[in-house]
Amino acid sequence: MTHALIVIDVQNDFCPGGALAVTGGDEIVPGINALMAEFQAVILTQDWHPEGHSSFASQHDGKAPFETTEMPYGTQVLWPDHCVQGSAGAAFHAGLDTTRADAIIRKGYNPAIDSYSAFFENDHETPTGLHGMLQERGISRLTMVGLATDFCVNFSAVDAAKLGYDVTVNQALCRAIDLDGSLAASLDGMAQAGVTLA
Ligand code: VGL
Ligand code: ZN
Repeated sequence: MTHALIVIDVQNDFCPGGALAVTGGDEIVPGINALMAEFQAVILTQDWHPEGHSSFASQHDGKAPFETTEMPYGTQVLWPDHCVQGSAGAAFHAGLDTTRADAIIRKGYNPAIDSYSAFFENDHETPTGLHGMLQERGISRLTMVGLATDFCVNFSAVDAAKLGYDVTVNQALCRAIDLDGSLAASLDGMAQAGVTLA
């Protein structure tokens, strides 16, 4: 059974000093690099927003980062501008061993819809194409690591479990944003979806 490592959003903007820094985001890089050798496939995801993306608080009058707004697809947290296509913040952390990656899935490029999950945009309908690629390659087991535990790792892991993959999240190699209890809620949600939390 082919087992893939999915490395979620290990990008400068999610590391200390970045626009949407996750505490300790950079600490997981050496451990992720070391883990890559144990997998038959390594896939990286990259948050990749056009300038003025609708998930940015700067695009919503009177809204501050980390407040929410209602979008046609549901409630959306509004973020500081981050991971703008081609910017230094959108680049992978310089220490991440990207040479080992078979594929890089970019997401969040649709101006009107955010995309936390590596599989579907936040409308839970528009696919990124990752599922088709994994199926064609006969990959049925996934281990996920990266940033942030409670957003992109969580949404990716739950979608993968719903799609029928055997999914493990390696918590030691993830770090969380943790907004209003979002970390605890995400751990509950992942466990309920059948994700193994290692
Ligand atoms: C993420 C918020 C906004 C993540 C991406 O990678 O978890 N979080 N965009
Ligand atoms: Zn984003």
